[in-house]
Amino acid sequence: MIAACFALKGTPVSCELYGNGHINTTCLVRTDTGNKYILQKINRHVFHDPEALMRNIAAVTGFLRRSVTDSRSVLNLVPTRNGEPFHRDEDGEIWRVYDYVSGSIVLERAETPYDFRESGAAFGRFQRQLTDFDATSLIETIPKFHDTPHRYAQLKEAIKKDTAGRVKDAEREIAFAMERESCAQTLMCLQTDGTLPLRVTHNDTKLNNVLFDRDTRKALCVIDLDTVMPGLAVNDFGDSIRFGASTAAEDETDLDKVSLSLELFEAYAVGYLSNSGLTDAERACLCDGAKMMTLECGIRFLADYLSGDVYFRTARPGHNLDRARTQLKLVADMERKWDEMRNIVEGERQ
Ligand code: ADP
Ligand code: GN1
Ligand code: MG
Repeated sequence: MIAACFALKGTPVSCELYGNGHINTTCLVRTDTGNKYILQKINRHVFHDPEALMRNIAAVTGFLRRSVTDSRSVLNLVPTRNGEPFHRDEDGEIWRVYDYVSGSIVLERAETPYDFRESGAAFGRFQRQLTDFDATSLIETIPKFHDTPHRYAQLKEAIKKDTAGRVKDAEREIAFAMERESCAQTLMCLQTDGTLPLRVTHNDTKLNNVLFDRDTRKALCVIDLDTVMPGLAVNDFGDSIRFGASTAAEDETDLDKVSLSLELFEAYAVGYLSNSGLTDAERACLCDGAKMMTLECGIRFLADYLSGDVYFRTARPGHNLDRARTQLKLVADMERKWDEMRNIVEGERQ
């Protein structure tokens, strides 16, 4: 068993698939002493330099640990028995282990606005805590990750190649996405001209990337640090909104159920803004971040569907198209609710 290569307390007795991530393979390991661990195989198709990625994570978790009092608030990497941060197996696959954060739960959707506000507070604190982290020490684990014009280029390439012969099944979605191409550069231009600061950001701020305390329901720990690299705080805000402020799951097939909950949007804005320390310029662009991240994610799902599902893990035929549709539906709903969204964010600036 791979888990036995790590310096665990006790001997591993079980190892089962765990969680709902789309990228890595995650397992829960239990040992005979009752200890629990998270064992992950890093997706090498997505992360081309896993060694550098692990150096990023070791540096970021080490830095965060200095500013917390509860050890459960930061991921803790468990080294291999040889003292290495990861294990490479005979097939070249890279494995790592974290302590399981005890007494934690993960939410796939907020049960109350309070849950979502708490996740906003956790990502806000994460943002603030990393203000003085040296961004130049991080490698970009996925270059151009939230470069929306680049994502459009990938979509156009996927349409042109039509590898899986699926363009004919997604014409409406393609048209919807292409009609919005002109706004793709908005945030990147504001970053280039210095209006929006480049920060060390998380870049994958889904609700299920925060652990909550099972008893107090307080957000405990931000996880899934593979994409921590320089980026825009408004994109982190936006990515949380696209996933957690939707009234339905990311892969809901009944689009009538999919809309933006303004109540959840507001709850997240309150939690995030009271902790993150954003500039006025960033606050002014939060709604753009929400729309851009939703559109970008829709485009990524769509491109992957057209390319034959080579990036995001799928569980059924058409899964990526279903996901793309929910994101595009959300974009349309944000456009309808734009003034209300802006009023909410404005209200938080007072
Ligand atoms: P992916 O990149 O595939 O999304 P994550 O790192 O987010 O992988 O882990 C997948 C799931 O595993 C999380 O949503 C969470 O449920 C669980 N998980 C990950 N790390 C821990 C941890 N240290 N303690 C408890 N649960 C964890
Ligand atoms: C992936 O790894 P996971 O499931 O937390 C993806 C995100 C997407 C998300 C959509 C490295 O996140 O960018 O927004 O799926 N992560 C990577 O659910 O591509
Ligand atoms: Mg995750």
